[in-house]
Amino acid sequence: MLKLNLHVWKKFQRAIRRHLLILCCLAISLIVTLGVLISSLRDSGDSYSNYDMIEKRDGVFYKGCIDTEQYMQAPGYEKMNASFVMLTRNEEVKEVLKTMHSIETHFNQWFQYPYIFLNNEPFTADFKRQISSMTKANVTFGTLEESEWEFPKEVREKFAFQNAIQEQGDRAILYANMESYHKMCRFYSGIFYKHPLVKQNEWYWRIEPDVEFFCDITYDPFYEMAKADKKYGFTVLIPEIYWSVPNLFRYTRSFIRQNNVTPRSLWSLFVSSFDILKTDNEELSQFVNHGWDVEPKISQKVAIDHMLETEDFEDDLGMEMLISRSRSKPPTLEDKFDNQEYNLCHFWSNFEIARLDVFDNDFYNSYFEFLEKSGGFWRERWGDAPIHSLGLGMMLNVEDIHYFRDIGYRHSDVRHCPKNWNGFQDGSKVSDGQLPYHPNEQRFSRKSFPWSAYDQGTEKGSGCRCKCGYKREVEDTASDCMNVWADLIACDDSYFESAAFSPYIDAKQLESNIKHDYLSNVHQ
Ligand SMILES: Nc1nc2c(ncn2[C@@H]2O[C@H](COP(=O)(O)OP(=O)(O)O)[C@@H](O)[C@H]2O)c(=O)[nH]1
Ligand SMILES: *[C@@H]1O[C@H](CO)[C@@H](O)[C@H](O)[C@H]1NC(C)=O
Ligand SMILES: *[C@@H]1O[C@H](CO)[C@@H](O)[C@H](O)[C@H]1NC(C)=O
Ligand SMILES: [Mg+2]
Repeated sequence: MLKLNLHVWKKFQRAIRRHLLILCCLAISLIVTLGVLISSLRDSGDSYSNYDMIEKRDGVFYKGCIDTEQYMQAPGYEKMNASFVMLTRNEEVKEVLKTMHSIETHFNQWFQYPYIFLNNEPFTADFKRQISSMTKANVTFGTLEESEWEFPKEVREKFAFQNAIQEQGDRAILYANMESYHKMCRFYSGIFYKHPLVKQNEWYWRIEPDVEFFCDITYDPFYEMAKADKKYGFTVLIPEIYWSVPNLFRYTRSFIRQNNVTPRSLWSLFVSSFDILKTDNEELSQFVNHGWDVEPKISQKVAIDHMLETEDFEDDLGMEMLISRSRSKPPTLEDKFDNQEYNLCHFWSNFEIARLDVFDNDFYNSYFEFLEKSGGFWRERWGDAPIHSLGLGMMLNVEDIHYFRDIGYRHSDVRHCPKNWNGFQDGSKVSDGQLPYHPNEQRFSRKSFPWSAYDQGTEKGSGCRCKCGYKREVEDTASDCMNVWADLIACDDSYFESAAFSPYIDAKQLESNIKHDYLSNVHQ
């Protein structure tokens, strides 16, 4: 038995040796195939992250890297009245240090913008020591007053208050069972920009514990925003979880009605209108909500009208239409208020670079007060992100917003990471694209090639020294929201006078065209 086995084994070994080359080739091609598969997962087809956007109303300030030293010495450049702002807790110190290390090495080692840390409890001496040692920039620590953090006393004492929060927890709405999370959302929605430390600035950059930046930011985003007359900047645009904000839009619409607000053009990033048909026919406007409802509904009307006019009750089509109309009832769209619906898209507000006065103004403050009275910060789990977005949508135009497409950013497992720019435009080299990294301090030095190699550059890229890794890109996973943004920065001005705000299909005109076709068919 053993002998036989040995014999077989020897034979097997010989065979392997003989086919070693083939086996090697097989193994290599397997590895290559896997590599291609993985990278094609990342670059899958028509995804946004592979394309330029038509930058008519907004575009990246610089593609690739620029020489920061030169930039800061150029005439006209001035450091802005700005700081980082972070609300956080003592026990998050590790995560805060991670964030700071990332922002320092990718940006702030060159620009030295100060930090403001806020907490509902006093920061410990240890927290302050660790944080201050992370940066050469100024750091201040603030403790929130009770009125800045807690819900008003009369709210807290309601039975309904605790009950509402518990009930949202039972329904497993993300974080909604935590009173502190509701307070945090309320604080960021309408209070942070009034804090005395924050108010000392004209601009702020919001950061959070445990976020990560993937690319170097070699220019000053505050300065560039000011120069381009931008008011609010974002990196991630995604849809909100419906059950955290079921009544937010309803209240927002009543605010609009009560105050006679005319939303500006940014409104159309967040809201779709069902009021698409120009008509005084009540029945038609009730039944038509979408573009695809228009033709069938008007064709039905034409067929019925024709039958009634000709009194031809043998007209099968007319009769069929009459019966189906009498059986139908207007469609209910639960989330349609004043003929509009919130599409749930919002700028993800754990990253924001903005002017403080986009929120610190009478209009936005009265919006916040209105929402506060409705109780939605505890009856529901309204996040500051959709509230900021709807507020901005009422106040600003699309061109007031900047998409920091070149800033690679991760929070939780959502990430945006741009491709590096290789310096090519329309097939020819116009710039270096990438430049070598020059740390300001020893502690920011990076390991050398190949362990720290930056991503390969492409012509469509915009990043500077990005290292992205192979994870899903949020431009592609939240492409419904990205579609709207890409359309809005590219479209003609006339779009804002039509689709987004007022009925744009002329029912009379369309009816006469359909009737013309119908009659020529009938009389054939
Ligand atoms: N001081 C303090 N900060 C909080 C509290 N809850 C949340 N935060 C901070 O608020 C920000 C958002 O909270 P986080 O838990 O990260 O929410 P997420 O980003 O939506 O998952 C983070 O900077 C937290 O450190 C709290 O109870 N006290
Ligand atoms: C830090 O703060 C002090 C006191 O407010 C100020 O005089 C100084 O210029 C600040 N330093 C930087 C680098 O901003
Ligand atoms: C920065 O801006 C704030 C708010 O506009 C203002 O009160 C403050 O005086 C400014 N500080 C400087 C140094 O310009
Ligand atoms: Mg967070």
